[in-house]
Amino acid sequence: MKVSVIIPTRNEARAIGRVLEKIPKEIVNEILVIDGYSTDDTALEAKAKLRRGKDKFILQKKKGFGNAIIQAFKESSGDVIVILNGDGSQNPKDIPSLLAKINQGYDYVIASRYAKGGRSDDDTIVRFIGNRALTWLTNLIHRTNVTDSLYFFTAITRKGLKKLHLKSAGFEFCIEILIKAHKAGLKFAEVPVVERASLSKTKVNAFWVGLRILRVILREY
Ligand SMILES: Nc1nc2c(ncn2[C@@H]2O[C@H](COP(=O)(O)OP(=O)(O)O)[C@@H](O)[C@H]2O)c(=O)[nH]1
Ligand SMILES: [Mg+2]
Repeated sequence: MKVSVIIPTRNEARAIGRVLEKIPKEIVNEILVIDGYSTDDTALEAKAKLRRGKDKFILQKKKGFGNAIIQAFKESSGDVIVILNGDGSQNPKDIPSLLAKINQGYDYVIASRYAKGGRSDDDTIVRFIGNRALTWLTNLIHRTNVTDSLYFFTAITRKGLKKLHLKSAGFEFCIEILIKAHKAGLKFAEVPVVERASLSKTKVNAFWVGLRILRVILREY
């Protein structure tokens, strides 16, 4: 089983080196850092830690978080794809727990801060409540059974991914993939994790992103 790790970055010069250092390289065949128009030293810091001949640093073509992930999916070659933030808030040391579930036969695995045993050291009250409300709504109308729909530290099989037709340009991508994976009948599991404080400022405007997420939840219904 070949494993690709995708890391989206936008101005993560302070964090990306430390994130890349902690990736369990022995079980990861390929790392793709996909950059969204960083104006700091993200490229320099990332390239210094990437393995020559194995990993790639790519520039995204179309704007937006979702577009970056969609492009990276196409440029990756793993049978399993892990997606991880480049801001230091998601612990690369949790990658083996996600992959363990894939090995058990699950197609789509998400890390959860709110499952038993998980925790967040990075939440704001607005984001906590917003996530809770949107997760509740998603579970209610789509009959999913998730505890943390928006964290987006995840692993998916390429076989599963091929059944989804993902198109969200922005951060609402996180909910689109979850709902579509559920509709397509992918075998789903959660793994509890601890979110650490981010090393950079968030690029998410909670209000506007929240609205776009809500729109996707309703559209997919
Ligand atoms: N390639 C790319 N990466 C992005 C973009 N926006 C955010 N990111 C990265 O995606 C990850 C998650 O974004 P972040 O703002 O930290 O979201 P949060 O953790 O939910 O607050 C971070 O590694 C960001 O640097 C974008 O437009 N393109
Ligand atoms: Mg962040």
